[in-house]
Amino acid sequence: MHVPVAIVGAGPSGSLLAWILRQRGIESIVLERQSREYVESRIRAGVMEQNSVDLMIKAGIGERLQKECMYHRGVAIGLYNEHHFLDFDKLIGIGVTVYGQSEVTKDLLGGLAAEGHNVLYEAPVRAIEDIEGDRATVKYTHEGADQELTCDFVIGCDGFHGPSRQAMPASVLKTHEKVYPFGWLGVMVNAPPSKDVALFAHHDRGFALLSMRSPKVSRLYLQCKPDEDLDEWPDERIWDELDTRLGTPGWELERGEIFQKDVTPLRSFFCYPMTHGRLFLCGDAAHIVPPTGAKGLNSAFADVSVLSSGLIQHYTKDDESILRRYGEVALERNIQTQRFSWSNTSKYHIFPDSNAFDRRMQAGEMEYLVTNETAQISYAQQHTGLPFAYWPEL
Ligand code: FAS
Ligand code: PHB
Repeated sequence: MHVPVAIVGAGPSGSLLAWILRQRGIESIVLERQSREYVESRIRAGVMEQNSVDLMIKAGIGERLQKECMYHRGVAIGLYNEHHFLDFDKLIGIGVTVYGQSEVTKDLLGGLAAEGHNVLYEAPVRAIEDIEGDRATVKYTHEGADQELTCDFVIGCDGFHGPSRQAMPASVLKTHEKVYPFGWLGVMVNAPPSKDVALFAHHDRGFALLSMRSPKVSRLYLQCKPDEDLDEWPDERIWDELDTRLGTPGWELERGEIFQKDVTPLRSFFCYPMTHGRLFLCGDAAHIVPPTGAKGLNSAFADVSVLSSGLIQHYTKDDESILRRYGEVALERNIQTQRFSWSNTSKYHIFPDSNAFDRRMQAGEMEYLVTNETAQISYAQQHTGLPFAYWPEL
């Protein structure tokens, strides 16, 4: 079988790319290792930049998002157990949107299914070959049989642990990585969020974040050891620690049933070139950020915006100019996303090896942010998202 575009992975980047290409009649196949239910059930990102929202709306798959999302004017910063509201809308005229990643993937995979798009689930890709030829080969397993296909382009949307980055020649690929000495213990709670915006708290005992998924479901995080044992964190201990780190006089954190607990280690990672021959890396396959800047999902969408623009231009106008710029343009934006996520992580978290000077400078960074409007404008511009370089013609 030969298809124009083979997409590895049906997460947010792979499913959005397939959806956009389909709107312009460009045939693709999506090969996903897991079941559709598994992909849709993963609890991950929660905050979308306006660019990401606009891309889904422009692609004609944003109807439920527009009905059910929550718009946040800005964020709250917790410092010395005081809450400081950064009103992004007032500072720069734009806020952020809360709409869980699981809802995004339900909309996209539901849309693809409704249109009968070729998405193969439980179809793990085993190998990606011939990427320097005039057509690439993708080998996968489906319904117990080894299969293969050829394609004009193979797009690696297979996340950090997928095979596509491994298909890049080792002599070509360069990587940069930083593994942080802490992780996030996350809980999903059946309780209304106790603030109307996300609250990011810098506290001597560690970072904490209050976020949400809906008016009835809260999402909260605590900085923890990267290999934290959840058995050592009964609900009561989680709530007491959240109260300590997030609390402020006169405010109460509403408790409720914790129905999911998870620990996520934090790393910064990116690789380049993001493309070689017929292979293009997209989203987490090319870069990972610590979630302190809410950029993982949004960076994946930024890549998709460039890549879909380039593929549409190639197939409809026989013009590869955007495709040829993909690696450069996507990397340039990702470096700035990496920097913001690293900077936030460095500011908010307590590092085990930091000394008194380090800790005082961190607190000084936070004091500057909550008191200086210029710092807040810069923070707002980065948190709400840098511009997309290209938008697909739809
Ligand atoms: P994904 O990893 O989402 O999707 C890759 C897909 O490829 C998966 O469905 C996988 O099954 C499939 N795949 C892998 N190998 C394959 C193979 N061999 N063959 C076929 N398919 C294969 N971002 C935020 O902005 N905020 C957050 O709070 C946040 N929290 C996170 C928590 C966790 C635990 C993790 C892991 C990530 C979190 N992220 C967060 C980042 C996350 O949202 C990613 O940025 C986002 O999922 C990126 O989407 P994709 O690039 O599509 O990769
Ligand atoms: C979330 O809602 O899961 C969330 C929000 C903001 C972040 C990270 C995670 O920076």
